[in-house]
Amino acid sequence: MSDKKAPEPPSSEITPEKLYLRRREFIKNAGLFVGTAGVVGGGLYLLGLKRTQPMDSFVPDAGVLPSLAPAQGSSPYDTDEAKTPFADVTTYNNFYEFGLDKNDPARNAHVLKTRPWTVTIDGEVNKPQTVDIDQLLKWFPTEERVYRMRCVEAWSMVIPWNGFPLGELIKRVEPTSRAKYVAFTTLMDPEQMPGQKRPVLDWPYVEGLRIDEAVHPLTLLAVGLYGKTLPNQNGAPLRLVVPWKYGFKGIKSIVKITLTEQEPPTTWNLASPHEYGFYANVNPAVDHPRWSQATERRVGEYSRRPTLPFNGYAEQVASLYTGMDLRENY
Ligand SMILES: Nc1nc2c(c(=O)[nH]1)N[C@H]1C(S)=C(S)[C@@H](COP(=O)(O)O)O[C@H]1N2
Ligand SMILES: [Mo]
Repeated sequence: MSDKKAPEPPSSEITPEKLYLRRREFIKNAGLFVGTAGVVGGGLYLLGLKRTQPMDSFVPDAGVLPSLAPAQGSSPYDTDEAKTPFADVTTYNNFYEFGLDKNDPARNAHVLKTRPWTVTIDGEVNKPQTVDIDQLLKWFPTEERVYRMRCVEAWSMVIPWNGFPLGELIKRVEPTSRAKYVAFTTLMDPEQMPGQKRPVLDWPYVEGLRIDEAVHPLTLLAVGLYGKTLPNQNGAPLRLVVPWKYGFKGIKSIVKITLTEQEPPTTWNLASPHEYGFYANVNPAVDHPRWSQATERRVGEYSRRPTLPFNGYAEQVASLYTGMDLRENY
């Protein structure tokens, strides 16, 4: 998948542990993948099922997934580009808690129990609390947002999400004047998320936004897609969607949201700081060390298309970064 040959960091900088922390392409290039394939993603039982059953059989049955209340009106932010088919959105995933292959999450994430589920909101807020996911859904009506999604691996999709603006939740808990950032945490439960039994990443997965990014109206907490409850492989029951940033900012299966004064640590930045920054704004002018970000492949299409600054949302968000060097703050 990489367009460029990997420029190797000096060997003095690379420890064996660090080799684990690279994206799958790198793990494979380094010849380590064969050794880890059987264990990452939970064990041999996966391998038994894996290669015999056709992927079609892992597409969630849209007739069985609970429907969400119809979205209210259409969003001014919707793209009218062709939506990526439901089958692709739900079988081509990154969710390393369930394995490294794109279709591992669809095969394996059904074991995650998404009810009961609570989300704790704490830190620099006047009203810290732990809320049941169904209570959250009563507080905030869901909207449909048809957004582009661009992974740092240079593929993209168009996904009709159902969710509510993160800003609504932040308002409700009343941030203090010290709240400058928002930190997010995925569930930590190696029994349900077998990928967490291996040191592929520093578990649990964590992410963060600056508070002005978090309350921007484009920033969504998604609870569904295509009008249906979010399939587990897409981050049920609650995941972040920040359409102008690379997909890895869209943390899945969130259990905690903490408002902080300091910039919080983020998983891919911890794993490989010179490759993945805190900001991770989609930027065709700043290449990833191992592949160009100038173009992308829309899943389901053959030819590549140019990547747009801020993933095509510059008009809405470029002003958040006025005066910032986006090459430094990648
Ligand atoms: N907890 C968790 N969240 C995650 C990931 C992950 O491995 N674990 N992968 C990220 C990456 S790299 C991408 S591109 C998107 C993929 O979202 P999708 O599978 O719904 O398309 O989820 C992001 N959120
Ligand atoms: Mo990604």
